[in-house]
Amino acid sequence: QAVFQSDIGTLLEQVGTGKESLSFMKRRIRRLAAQWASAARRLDDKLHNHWREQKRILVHVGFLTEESGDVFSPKVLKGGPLGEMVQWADILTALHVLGHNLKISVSLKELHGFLGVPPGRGSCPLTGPLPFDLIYTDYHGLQQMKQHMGLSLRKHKCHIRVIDTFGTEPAYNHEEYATLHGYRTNWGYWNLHGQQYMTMFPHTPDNSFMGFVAEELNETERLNIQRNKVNNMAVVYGKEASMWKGREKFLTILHRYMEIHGTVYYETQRPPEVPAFVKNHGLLPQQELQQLLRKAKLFIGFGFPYEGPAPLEAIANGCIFLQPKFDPPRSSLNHEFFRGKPTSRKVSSQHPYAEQYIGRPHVFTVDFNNSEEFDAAIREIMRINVEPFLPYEYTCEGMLERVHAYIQNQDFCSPEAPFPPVNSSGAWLGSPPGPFILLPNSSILTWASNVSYYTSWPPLSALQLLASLEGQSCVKACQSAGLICEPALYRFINIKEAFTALDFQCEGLELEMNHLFPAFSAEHAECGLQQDPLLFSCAGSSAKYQRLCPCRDYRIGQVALCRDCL
Ligand code: U2F
Repeated sequence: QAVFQSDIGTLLEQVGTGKESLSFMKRRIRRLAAQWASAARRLDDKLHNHWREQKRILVHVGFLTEESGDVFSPKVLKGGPLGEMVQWADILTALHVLGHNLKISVSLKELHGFLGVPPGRGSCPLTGPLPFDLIYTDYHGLQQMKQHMGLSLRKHKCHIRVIDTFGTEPAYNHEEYATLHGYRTNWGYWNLHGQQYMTMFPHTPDNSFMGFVAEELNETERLNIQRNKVNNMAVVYGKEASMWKGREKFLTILHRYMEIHGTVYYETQRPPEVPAFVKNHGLLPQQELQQLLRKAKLFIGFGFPYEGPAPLEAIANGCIFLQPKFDPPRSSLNHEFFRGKPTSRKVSSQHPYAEQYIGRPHVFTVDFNNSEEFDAAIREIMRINVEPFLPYEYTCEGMLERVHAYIQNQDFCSPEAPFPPVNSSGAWLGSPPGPFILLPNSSILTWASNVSYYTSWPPLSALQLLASLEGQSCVKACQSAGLICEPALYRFINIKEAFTALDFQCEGLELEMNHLFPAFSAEHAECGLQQDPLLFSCAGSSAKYQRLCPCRDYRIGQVALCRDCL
């Protein structure tokens, strides 16, 4: 049984020393320890102390290993990316606080030791059973495990979870499909289950949303923030000088109204990209940045970095986040930064999560090329008052709840009961046989969800079948019905009865590897079923098809979980 633990002493010892990245993570773990502990108490109460299996978990942080080049650690104090370290620190803390049996590796030597592969055996496969129930790693770590576990990786891969900042879509993950249809990238085509990839924001329901946390405020802090806010104080998002390049025009407009602060790393002199009227504090420790944000009214992004943690921290500290809209949206198809990433997700602004899940009054997303719109936004921001806001899914309790639910319920190892429950000659398997009816827009597959034959998670009772419009993805189709697409439920709608339920008349029925299937093509009245479950994908659209979509409900503030998912 896993028991919540609030003492972080052993965790800190395990994280190790010798790298700036590890020190950054340890400082963060220490600073947030009390917040995690009280969240753990609340979640424990909420779960009514119900039994949780203790898992043996290996965390192998590939990008911090010397063998992967570790380009991040030397830049920790120099304005380099910290988002990944924020996330790994929080993942480690969540797993530790949930009471699992944790081992942490940041080198190949440690990885070998934990996996029981003798040193110097090169790519000798791990022969015995895997000594872990779960392995959290990243793309670098996956590659290292492939090299050093050889063939046995295939055998054990259902235990792996890949922390993947921007996400991986099924079409890119499927080796054969990616190769045949132009979806191959350097990151690989690992044939994992889409939900084994875990992202930093709920970018796509095809992956699991892992996330991280931001600091929470108590009542006194909230009051103090309201009292001490400086209405004309802005902080610029961008700790590296290059992020300020070419932004003089906006800075000048902003400066007409506000005093501008920055936290840009510099060695000896003010970087030339940062105008003299900006008060630059230099790169601040996280805690001091929080203090600055507590005073500021506005946190302003100029387009880079994409999808980082800082805007959530700013909003949590009562700032309004002003950011540029990207029109056309950026993606791996049209933009250098995303090129080669295994997703074609369209990024509609610097921070689509802030735009779509939070929005006004906390987030203003405007066209920065339109000076009037930009100017008007600043004036409006100065007129309004906002309260600090943090979505539940980014609180410690929210992250613990979600990670707990994944650990206890996601299972990519056990074989699934066949669906529909008939054999190849149409005879019913299992008992009791009975009619099964598919109802569009309402819940369910009546038969299947009334018997406990299917132990799916999310539960089958959450399923709502919808058809997308032509040219619309299932991500969008479910969204416009106030629901979310749930790839784990695709297998229940990949049947010809689903077309009938939606009033599609199939002249022909084909079974094909196509990441848009199941789908209906009006032109030929053709119904297409998905041949390979690995290609079930919420993302993807084509003007030719109306897709069949398995949607589900979700908890307000915790989009990863359906109402009955806990
Ligand atoms: C994102 O990486 P970044 O590290 O650039 O993301 P940010 O949002 O800038 O912030 C990361 C953390 O840096 C901290 C701040 C955030 O938690 O508290 N920080 C700080 O400690 N001191 C300062 O003066 C300023 C900020 C994203 F997370 C990555 O996944 C992407 O690779 C990257 C590129 O898009 O952007």
